[in-house]
Amino acid sequence: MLMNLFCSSPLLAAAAPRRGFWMPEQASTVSGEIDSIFMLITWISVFFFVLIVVLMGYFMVKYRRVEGHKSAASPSHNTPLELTWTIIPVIIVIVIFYMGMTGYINLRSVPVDAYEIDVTAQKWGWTFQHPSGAIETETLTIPKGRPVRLMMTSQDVLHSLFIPAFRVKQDVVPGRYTYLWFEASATGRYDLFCTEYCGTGHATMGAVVEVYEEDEFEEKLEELLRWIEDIPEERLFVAGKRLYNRCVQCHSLDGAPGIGPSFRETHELWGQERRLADGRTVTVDENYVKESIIYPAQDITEGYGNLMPSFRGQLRERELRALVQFIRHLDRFDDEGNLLEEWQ
Ligand code: HEC
Ligand SMILES: [Cu+2]
Repeated sequence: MLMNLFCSSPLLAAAAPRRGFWMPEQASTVSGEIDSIFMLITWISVFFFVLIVVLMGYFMVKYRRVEGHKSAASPSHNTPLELTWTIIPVIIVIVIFYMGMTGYINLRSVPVDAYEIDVTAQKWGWTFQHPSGAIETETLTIPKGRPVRLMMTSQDVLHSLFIPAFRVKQDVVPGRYTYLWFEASATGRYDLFCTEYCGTGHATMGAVVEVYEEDEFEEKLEELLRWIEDIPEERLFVAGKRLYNRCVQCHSLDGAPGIGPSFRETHELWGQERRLADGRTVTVDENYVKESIIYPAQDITEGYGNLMPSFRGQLRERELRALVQFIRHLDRFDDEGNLLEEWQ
């Protein structure tokens, strides 16, 4: 577009998306247009800032008070002048309004054939669920050249999903669904951030958007769906380690209590009694661990708050089993979660 001249050279823009001088790379169908409006408003502001400040300085000097000089009565009205400073700003504001309004309507009207992904935000991570049931957390895999709609909700507090390269951002609110749509225009890897301050882990609440060509995307999706089925039963504890990424912010492996008890402690208590906040005791076993993941509010561990989000519907049976195996066989990992050599 017209104003792209100001942010990137049109000759270079034809190649792979590149980070501009002022802006992140443009990787969605709306990035260019949004940058154009932004740059247009910026340059209009720069123009008037310079004009007003320069004239102000000039008038200050020219019309300063001079000893013995008697000033003429100031004119009360000048029709041509007033028409000029009314009509020009009105035209500018109408142009900006028109560009902003059409852009906004476009951002809010999802194409009917959009690919739908369910997004759940929780302290402090994202869960992306594809229509096929495939779930991912560290990455968001999407096709290039197809509109994608994110249906988003939060399990706890306010979050906000922001993909700078796509120029889209939307709040994610507990108890309600918000949505966002975009169409990636270039393959590659792009940052996804949470941009609503949501507590201790906010700064690390991110993911990587991976954009693939259509056929490669279908392959990736199948891989995502199959990943745990491909792992043999006796190696499920290794798959559990991968899923542990979703628990790491609250459960350590080195014995140090965090927001939740360390899994090292849970592991060491395996087969023994665990005291709960309401005075009951339970045996730490497969059943207790599974229930703790799906109905965390039911058995609150003594000394901790009811702060764990439920993973009901987000983990399949085999994934739950993998997590149980991981905690049960934690002695096969060191304190940093690295698999000990004899188990590799
Ligand atoms: C936002 C923080 C948070 C996240 C994320 C989280 N938990 Fe928890 N978890 C807690 C808290 C707090 C408790 C203690 C209160 C309770 O029992 O609900 C707990 C308790 C547990 C317990 C009982 C442990 C014991 O020793 O009694 C298990 C098992 C557990 N979580 C598993 C998981 C798994 C598996 C994940 C990841 C899939 C996970 N948690 C993610 C906060 C979290
Ligand atoms: Cu957040």
